Amino acid sequence: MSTKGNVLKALEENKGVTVSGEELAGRLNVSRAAIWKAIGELRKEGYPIDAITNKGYCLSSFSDLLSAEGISPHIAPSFHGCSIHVFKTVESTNLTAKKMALEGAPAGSVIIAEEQTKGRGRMGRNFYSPPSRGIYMSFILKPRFDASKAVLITTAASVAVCRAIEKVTGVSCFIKWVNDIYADGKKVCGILTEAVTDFETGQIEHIVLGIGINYSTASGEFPEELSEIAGSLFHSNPVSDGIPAVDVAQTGKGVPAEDEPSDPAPPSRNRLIAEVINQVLELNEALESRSFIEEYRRRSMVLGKEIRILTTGQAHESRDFTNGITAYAIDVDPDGGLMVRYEDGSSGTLNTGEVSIRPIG
Ligand code: BT5
Repeated sequence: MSTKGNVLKALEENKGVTVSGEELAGRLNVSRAAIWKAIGELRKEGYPIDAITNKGYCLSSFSDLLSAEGISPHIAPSFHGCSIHVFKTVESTNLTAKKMALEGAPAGSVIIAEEQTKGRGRMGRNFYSPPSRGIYMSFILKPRFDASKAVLITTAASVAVCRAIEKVTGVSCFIKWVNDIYADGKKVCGILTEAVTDFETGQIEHIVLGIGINYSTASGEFPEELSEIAGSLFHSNPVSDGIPAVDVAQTGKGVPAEDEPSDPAPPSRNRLIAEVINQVLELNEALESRSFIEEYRRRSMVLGKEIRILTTGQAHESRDFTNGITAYAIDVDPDGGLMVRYEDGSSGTLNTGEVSIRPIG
């Protein structure tokens, strides 16, 4: 890692705390001038770092730029080996992950971006992915069983993301089968699972699991067509909007001046991303045991309710959903399929990402 990367890592590990230049230089085995140069480069990239005379450097606890150095201190020890790649702008982290998987990136790699210019939803739909306001991340995973059980990966990921959001932000989350996460009645997260197939053998080589979370998009910032549907975990940017301009001259130390917010800094996106990684990788290891299905059922927004089943027009289960069909959601089966009872009394299981459902009432 470069000196700049090492300095950032040390400051992220001590966010909000002053670290002396001498200590940094000693720890990284470089000169104090090299530390000063790295600090200058990081500041140019937008990191709010205070230099406090005779004390050292302090990365504001309100800093919220995404970086592998900011994420890794929060990764659980059992997943320290996962490789984290952070980009400023990509078309879609799922697309980048697929390319990287084909070029040999190992399972367990995570691709993250500040912004997506062509964020993808299911069935060719878009996922709105503005810069700095959201979390856009994709995992490269090894397929553990045949493609017909792929829905189980999405099911496990939905539970993992709910756990991560609740643990880090305290916001309660619910799941709309199969891939949407809701908080306060609005969609705050979408999940897109895709297969990477070997061109020659036709075998599924990798699964790419993409997760998009609206972190701090204000309700008025969503495009008109999403204003009724989409919500975010924090309705105004809790972190970067409130970076306190620490007045070192007045206070003499790395604490906010008197007119600055005295509340503790809210969780950063780096912290939430790390927790999503921890929870997703943990549940991915427990896929076969299906231990999370019970929690999925508890968090379901549709079980016990009337739903409207819609597709893009393809027939499924020898039924034609082109104009939508009303059904009653009974249960989630051990493979993550949604068991339904139709109005004619017959029943069936939905287990394909080609189906969309909408709760009625
Ligand atoms: C999804 O599809 O919700 C899956 C979204 C997956 C996004 C992640 S971000 C990282 C990775 N890279 C990608 O390119 N994608 C993944 P679906 O269930 O088809 O929902 C799409 C629908 O949700 C759209 O048609 C809109 O109605 C709505 N929508 C679009 N953007 C949204 C947003 N930011 N928040 C909430 N709803 C949104």
